[in-house]
Amino acid sequence: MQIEKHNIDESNQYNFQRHKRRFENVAFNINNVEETLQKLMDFQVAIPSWALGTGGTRFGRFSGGGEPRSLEEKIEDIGLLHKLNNSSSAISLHIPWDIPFDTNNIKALAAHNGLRFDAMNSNTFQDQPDQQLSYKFGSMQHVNKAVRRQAIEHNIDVIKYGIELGSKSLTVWLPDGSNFPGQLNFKKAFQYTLQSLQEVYNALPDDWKMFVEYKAYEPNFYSTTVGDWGQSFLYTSKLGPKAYTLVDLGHHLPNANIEQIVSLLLMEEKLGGFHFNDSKYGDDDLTVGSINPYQLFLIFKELVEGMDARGMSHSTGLAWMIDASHNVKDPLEDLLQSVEAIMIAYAQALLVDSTALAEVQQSNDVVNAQEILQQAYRTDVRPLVAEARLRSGAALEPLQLFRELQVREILIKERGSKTVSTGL
Ligand code: LRH
Ligand code: MN
Repeated sequence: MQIEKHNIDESNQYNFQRHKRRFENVAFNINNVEETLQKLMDFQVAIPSWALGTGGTRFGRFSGGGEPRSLEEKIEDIGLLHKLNNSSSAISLHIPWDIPFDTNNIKALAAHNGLRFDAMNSNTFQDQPDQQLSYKFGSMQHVNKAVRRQAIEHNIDVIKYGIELGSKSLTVWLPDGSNFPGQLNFKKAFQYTLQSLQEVYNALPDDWKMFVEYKAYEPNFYSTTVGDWGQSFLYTSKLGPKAYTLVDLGHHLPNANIEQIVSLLLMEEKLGGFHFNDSKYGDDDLTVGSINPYQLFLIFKELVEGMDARGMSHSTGLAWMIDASHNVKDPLEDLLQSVEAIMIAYAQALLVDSTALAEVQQSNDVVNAQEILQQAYRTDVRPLVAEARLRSGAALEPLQLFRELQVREILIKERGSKTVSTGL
């Protein structure tokens, strides 16, 4: 299924007058609107290869049909998203769910769809059919050296796939931990994990990064060996300058102040990137900005302030990735909404008058501090984000066009209603 330029042009023609009025209305109050638009056009989000099908829970999975049956079809689906919003120009692969068997063909297909390969993801949270040793009691923390070796070798294999594809980073999320008090020696688990990560780190090419992703709980429900930002920071500080902490928004205990975590990791030059999603309770992997859009805005406010303080490029300084699972929404519609929510939070953060904020912070004018933040948060920046899409040749209304073109119906005709894609 291809979306052609004329499809986008016709849709934009239909929406242009209404957009023009709304854009001029918001642009009128923004002094550096051209600079802001350029930043929005440059900002690209990586789409996870494991979130293009219907997700599920242990209680059930309700397939929507037309799901990609191969890595090639996943790349086509992400290419389709990128055509619609021109903000999704990267794919993040998960191995072995998406092994690029024919690397040259996969690279050519990705390039044809305007896509590059972002972070590679290893998987030591499932036992593969041909696997020698089980990860039941962990992988890099395991008391059995041979199991740790197996996990190290797998991660090194993942790096090799990434090198062939032009990726420049590896995300390591370890499910390791324990379910009961007494089950695990925390210090040994930490030391085995650090030794194992160090061997993977030593296998990284010079221009690569390693992202150590933390998570409070699940699949273990008593302790997790990379359980919070402090533990991840400990590992990445001991590993070396190519190791960074990856923040998955759903991996925190309730009410954690994620924007404060982000500001400190950025200050310490140990923030590597994000897995964007949203949640109300646990690792719910819901649509970005669907539950707590104010938190997402506050996180981007810290990111813009912190990156500007260090002269970092907003578009390439950190890894911007989505990590979601779609139990009831169409996967592609869900991802379009997630990218839109990220762009909106970023645009709102760019509108924060940081000079005025610094002044009222200096005078402890708490009331005005909130006024300054919410002035930006309550600005309807959607016409700005839409204008950035228009100028980069994408659709003013991606979701509307996705539905008008009956993309899902066509994919179901092409692929069938019962296809299941690899992933969560
Ligand atoms: C773990 C996680 C990790 C991925 C997996 C698909 O919860 O966030 O990033 O490997 O989801
Ligand atoms: Mn994640």
